[in-house]
Amino acid sequence: MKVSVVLPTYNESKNIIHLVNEIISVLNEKYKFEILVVDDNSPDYTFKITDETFKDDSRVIPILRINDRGFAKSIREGIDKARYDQIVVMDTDFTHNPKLIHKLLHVAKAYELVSASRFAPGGDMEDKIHYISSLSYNWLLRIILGTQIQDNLGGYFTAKKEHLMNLPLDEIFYGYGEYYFRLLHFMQHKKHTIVEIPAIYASRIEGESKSKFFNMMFIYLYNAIKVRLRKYKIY
Ligand SMILES: Nc1nc2c(ncn2[C@@H]2O[C@H](COP(=O)(O)OP(=O)(O)OP(=O)(O)O)[C@@H](O)[C@H]2O)c(=O)[nH]1
Ligand SMILES: [Mg+2]
Repeated sequence: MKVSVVLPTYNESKNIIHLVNEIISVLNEKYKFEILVVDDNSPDYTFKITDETFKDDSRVIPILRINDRGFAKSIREGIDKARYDQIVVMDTDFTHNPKLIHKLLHVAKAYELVSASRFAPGGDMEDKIHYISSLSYNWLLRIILGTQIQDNLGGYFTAKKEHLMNLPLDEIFYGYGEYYFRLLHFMQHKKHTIVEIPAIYASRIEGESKSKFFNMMFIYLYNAIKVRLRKYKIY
């Protein structure tokens, strides 16, 4: 198995070097891999710092995006540019523990999308208030989406590039974290197998959060309703 890790970044200069080094040490012995750092021209020079630090390491590929920026579109660009068959996507603020990559890849031998889930048995979040609000919000999402998946906004997953490229990418990869439930929906629609494995999401220590929880709650709900209506071919 050859692995392409896609890391979307915006103002992550305090995290990215440390994270890339951790991912290298996690993957080093077992896999041939590349790490694509997809940066939306962060004002804190995330791209430049990554580019300079890893200029002699061809496994690390920094990508600078100037036009049509955005979280989900960055992930799509990473997937498009990935050269290897197995894709891993994760956040770059250490919310997603790089040590879990081994388990994700192991389970990926049996399932076509493996999602690191806060709500699978054994999953958790360091920030308990965030955990409870995300859990209750996911209950609502589950009802609207009509899905058995417990964590619809996690965003830490692995899948085969060929399976991802067969999905309607324009209908999935736009906006912010809600791209994730669209991705899960279309994977299921294509009859791909999905499994959630437990993950403990850490709290961001360095850098600032870009998510605006209250705005997102409404945007995500609107998008979840769109997905559900599409299921019934109404939308
Ligand atoms: N390329 C790109 N990456 C982004 C953008 N916005 C956020 N990111 C990255 O996406 C990941 C998630 O962003 P966060 O700011 O941690 O948002 P969040 O995880 O929803 O919020 P917290 O729970 O508060 O951390 C991080 O790796 C960010 O650097 C963007 O517009 N473009
Ligand atoms: Mg985060």
